[in-house]
Amino acid sequence: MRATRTTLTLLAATLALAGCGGADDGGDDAADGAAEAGGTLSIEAGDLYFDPEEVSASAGTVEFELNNVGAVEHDFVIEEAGDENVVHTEAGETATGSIDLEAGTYTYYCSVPGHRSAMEGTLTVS
Ligand SMILES: [Cu+2]
Repeated sequence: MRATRTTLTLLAATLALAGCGGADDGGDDAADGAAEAGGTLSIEAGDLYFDPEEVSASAGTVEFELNNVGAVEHDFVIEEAGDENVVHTEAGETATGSIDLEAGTYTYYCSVPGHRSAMEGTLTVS
């Protein structure tokens, strides 16, 4: 009995750890990654990931809300918009920023040194 209980405890701990990764919490990216015209796109930034990594929006002014759930600063930069830094957040902070975008495919990333390799995503504007 004792051995069984230990196994179950370990299993529960493993599941708890897996549950707080944040970067891969379901296949709902298409649903929560799209902004209607005039809407706000919410993106979670952690250490080190963006969730979701694929978002879409309508052309025009697009507002981004960056929800930094990490322990260090993160920002949201759009490469094809002249590497404009749209939103910058300190650890634990949520901030918004907006930018005018034409239809196209854009790459967004975090410009904090060392973060980009893990923090990059694709924005489709139509
Ligand atoms: Cu970052």
